[in-house]
Amino acid sequence: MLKLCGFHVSNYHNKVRLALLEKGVAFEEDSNCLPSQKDEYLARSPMGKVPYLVVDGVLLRESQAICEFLEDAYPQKPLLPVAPLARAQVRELIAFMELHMELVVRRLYGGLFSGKPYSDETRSDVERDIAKGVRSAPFGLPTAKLAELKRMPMQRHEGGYYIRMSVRDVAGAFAKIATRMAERRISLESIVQRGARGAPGDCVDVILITHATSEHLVREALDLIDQDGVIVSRAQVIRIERE
Ligand SMILES: N[C@@H](CCC(=O)N[C@@H](CS)C(=O)NCC(=O)O)C(=O)O
Repeated sequence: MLKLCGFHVSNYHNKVRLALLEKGVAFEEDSNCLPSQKDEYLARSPMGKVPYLVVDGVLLRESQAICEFLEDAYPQKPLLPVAPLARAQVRELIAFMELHMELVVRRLYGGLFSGKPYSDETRSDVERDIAKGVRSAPFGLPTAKLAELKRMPMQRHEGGYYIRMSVRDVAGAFAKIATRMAERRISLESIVQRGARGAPGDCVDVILITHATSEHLVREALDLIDQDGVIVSRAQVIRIERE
């Protein structure tokens, strides 16, 4: 079982906690774990920070590295979109928020939490730096000018897919199918052959269940599998609604 260590006021702790909750991954939590520069704590977190995640006895630090590990290890409910550019845009937004918002206003946290006054210089530095994000919004446009999103075409829908295909029963057919799926970044939950094996070259039904992906990627992979001469007739594709 994963164990998340940190405390609930920490944005970084909550970032990982939200990812775990959103993805529905079971985890234990020590929410009384505070940053420290003591040797005993530095052995667990080299910079003395929170959070860290314990994965089968291995300690993982840095919230972004932890979230990316969760995304890779638990792909069933992805938090990133599929398309490379859209994935990069999410990561871009995370970097904007962490580097240019959170780290800027953090200079005031001491004053806010401990009552220790901060100087006028700190205050005006923070105002100047946070204003950068207001003058030129992270999306490149002020929020008021953002266009309403158009409804996505069905082919862009992200979810799991059930795919049934009639396959020539020859050695290496499964490998070809799995390779073409992987080339389109489609992760397979299962691949099974229905019915008994006949003579080599006979047709058998093969059923694939994919993890979340989009229909256009499924269609592209199937076109390639078709060109490989592995499938006999057009595959049936059914989108799976989960939750
Ligand atoms: N880059 C780290 C930042 C973590 C961080 O700064 N955590 C704060 C608590 S919100 C902390 O431990 N501060 C104590 C310190 O910097 O010594 C991450 O993403 O996990």
